[in-house]
Amino acid sequence: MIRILTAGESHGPQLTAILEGMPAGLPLTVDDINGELARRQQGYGAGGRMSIERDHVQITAGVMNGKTTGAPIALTVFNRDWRNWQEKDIQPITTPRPGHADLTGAIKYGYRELRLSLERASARETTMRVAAGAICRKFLAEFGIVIGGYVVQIGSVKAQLPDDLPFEERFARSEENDVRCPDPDYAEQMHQAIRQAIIDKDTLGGVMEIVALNVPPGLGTYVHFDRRLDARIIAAMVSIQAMKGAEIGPAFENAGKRGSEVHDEIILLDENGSLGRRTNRAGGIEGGISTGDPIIARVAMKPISTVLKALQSVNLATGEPEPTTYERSDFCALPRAVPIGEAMMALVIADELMMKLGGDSIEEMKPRFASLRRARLDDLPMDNVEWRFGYEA
Ligand code: EPS
Repeated sequence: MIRILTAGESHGPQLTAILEGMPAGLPLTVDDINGELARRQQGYGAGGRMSIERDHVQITAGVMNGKTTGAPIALTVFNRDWRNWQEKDIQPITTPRPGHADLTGAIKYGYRELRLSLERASARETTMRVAAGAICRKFLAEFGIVIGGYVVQIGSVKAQLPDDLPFEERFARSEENDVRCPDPDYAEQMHQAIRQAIIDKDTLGGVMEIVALNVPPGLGTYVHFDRRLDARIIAAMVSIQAMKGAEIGPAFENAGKRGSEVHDEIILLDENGSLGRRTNRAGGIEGGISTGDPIIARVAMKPISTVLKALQSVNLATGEPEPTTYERSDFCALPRAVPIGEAMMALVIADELMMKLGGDSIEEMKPRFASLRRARLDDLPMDNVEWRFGYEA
């Protein structure tokens, strides 16, 4: 129901997005979007490109009098580097870099000049995901849903965060340093790890956590594989360039434990019969459906594929073995990836909320949302406590 299309090459004149399905009546200004674009540009380990670009959005459709109209929203960001490239002597790249889409793209589309694939495969495209995601965030905020994220690992430095550190505090603290880690001591170690990788002419990946708070229970479903909320969130996360794995909650850690240590016991939260869970080791989703607890996606990024050290490859123009040549790139893009993960989470949750509530305007949706509350025993009808399969005579 809510979806985006993006277009644009990394060094082309502009990037474009169309956001489809946003209801009418959402107040929206370019500042709502530019703040998120700026966050995506900040983080230690970025290459030279981020000091060239100043990403600012133009809204060219779907917003009138400062509010969404219900029509598709069109967004544009200009690439400042485009000008520089007009004057540059651009050499062909015909030696594919391991780990990039260079060789797979060349084989799939029939290119020997690898810029034809790498220009679109580049993570520059995420600018428009963040722009469209910023609108989804604003939409979710109307319903009290908050999305945030932070870095928990860079290279071999793993932050141990106290379990009781509230999520809002994690989000806020992660904006206070240049690696987006909520703990300043680990942040310093992560910064040093990136510094050393730059000195060593190498790159680093890591793990981020992307969290959605105040999501009502009942989004997603188990009835079809592609409607499971966990499946949708994981697909959205690994669709981000260089993200190679995602889990809901500590899934891989849980895999090594016993069931009794993993599952979240169900409790009555109050005298009204509100149902809840003692813990949230499931990461906010059971049976493909949101539980009402924070939804936690943990996402693994591989080290950036462009490394200053030459790697062995084959020149597609000459057919000869040849080491790769260096193209300017990031050294560690994970701190900058947090707002991208948040944008993807916002897009999925906004889409699910639209499916759940329906409606053409925010005004129409608000009363419907108010009826979604944490399930109480009284909300569940008693007439199906005894049942039979409907096809039994
Ligand atoms: C990228 C390479 C670098 C990154 C780029 C992604 O760009 P350039 O080739 O111009 O040096 O900085 O990311 C962005 C431009 C961005 O806006 O995030 C790549 O190869 O994917």
